[in-house]
Amino acid sequence: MKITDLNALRNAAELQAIESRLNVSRRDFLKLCAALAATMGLPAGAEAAIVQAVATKQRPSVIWLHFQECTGCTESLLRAEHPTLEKLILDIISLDYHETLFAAAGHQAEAARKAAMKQHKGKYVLVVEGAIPTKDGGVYCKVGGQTAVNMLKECAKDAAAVIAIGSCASWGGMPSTGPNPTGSSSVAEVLGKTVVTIPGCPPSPYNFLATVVHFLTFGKLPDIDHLGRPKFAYSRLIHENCERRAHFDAGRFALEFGDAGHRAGYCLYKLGCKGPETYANCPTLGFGDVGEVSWPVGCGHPCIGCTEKGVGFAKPIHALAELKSVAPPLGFPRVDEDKGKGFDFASAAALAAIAGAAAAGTAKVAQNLGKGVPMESDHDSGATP
Ligand code: FSX
Ligand code: SF4
Ligand code: F3S
Repeated sequence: MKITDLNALRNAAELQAIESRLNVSRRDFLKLCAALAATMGLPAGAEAAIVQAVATKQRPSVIWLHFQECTGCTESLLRAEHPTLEKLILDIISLDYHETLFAAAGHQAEAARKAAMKQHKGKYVLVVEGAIPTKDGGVYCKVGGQTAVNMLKECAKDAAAVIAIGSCASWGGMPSTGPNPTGSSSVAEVLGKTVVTIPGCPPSPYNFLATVVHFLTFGKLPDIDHLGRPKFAYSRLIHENCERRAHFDAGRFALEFGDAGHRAGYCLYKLGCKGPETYANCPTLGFGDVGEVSWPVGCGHPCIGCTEKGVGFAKPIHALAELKSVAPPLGFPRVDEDKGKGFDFASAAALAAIAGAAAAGTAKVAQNLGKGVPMESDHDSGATP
């Protein structure tokens, strides 16, 4: 089957098979493939290639290692719905070794890993969850009597691709928090080469799924940045796409958890939100399929920068974030229209662009940061503007 047009394949036998394989309707499956193509920023029509790949291609063998971590990465994959992500993942890959999902244990599990590595030599995808302790000869994490360092090197040697899932595997994550007593390191540091990283604690399961689907469809991993992060997911600051951004620009901040500003959904910058220095697509993708607000800031908690090395588990949660960019987002309407009052953010940005200087925009943001917009309810809450 050569699929070039989605309309032409609505009744294809492969799609009928997908319905029973995944227990989802064709419509939902096509919608999911279109959403994955959009998530990856692929051109129109790419969803047809994805549909074809998922429906017809041989499932890639995956060996999944666990080191220093909490298993939250796997948990986040297993807890997604519509259609059950777990089912989809387990259908499009052949999970030949996974310590926490495996029924086998001990020597049987080790034998399965070795057999998969031999049978799929040079073709399997190695997924690593967790950091790797390197101090004192790597004795702080052993599996089957082997140190994590050795097991990682052994499994990576003949892998077609290596994916570090979660912040622990991507850059050390929580186990590497100072003083890092076990010398927790990333997969890239131990292997001495760039690997694809999907940071987040836990990461978005959809970013992982999109990465795997890209590999399945195009035979290669998606474009990555200098830290190994897929560009489709980690090229924009959270602050650029946050639904509370208009409040930031207008200088409306929650000052305490539960105050009037917090209850009104104001910006969480002053509660320590690290969105201004964290690159991830959490606001646009969300987590857990429970609606648009299903991400930390959407639920009222400041972003702790869990995807970002040097921010998550490194900076105090209440510390103010470094402002990497003051460019106003284009995706949301402004809520603060001070018509006829001279200087506003849009004119400041335009001025900055024309003059080649961002100082005007910066000044406006700095001005807003220093003020709170008084609200009637503030008088009751005791919040200080
Ligand atoms: Fe846990 Fe994964 Fe955090 Fe680490 O996610 S959710 S500690 S990133 O490796 O299991
Ligand atoms: Fe959103 Fe945080 Fe930026 Fe405020 S500081 S707009 S809550 S990302
Ligand atoms: Fe993590 Fe911040 Fe996203 S805490 S999940 S990077 S909103």
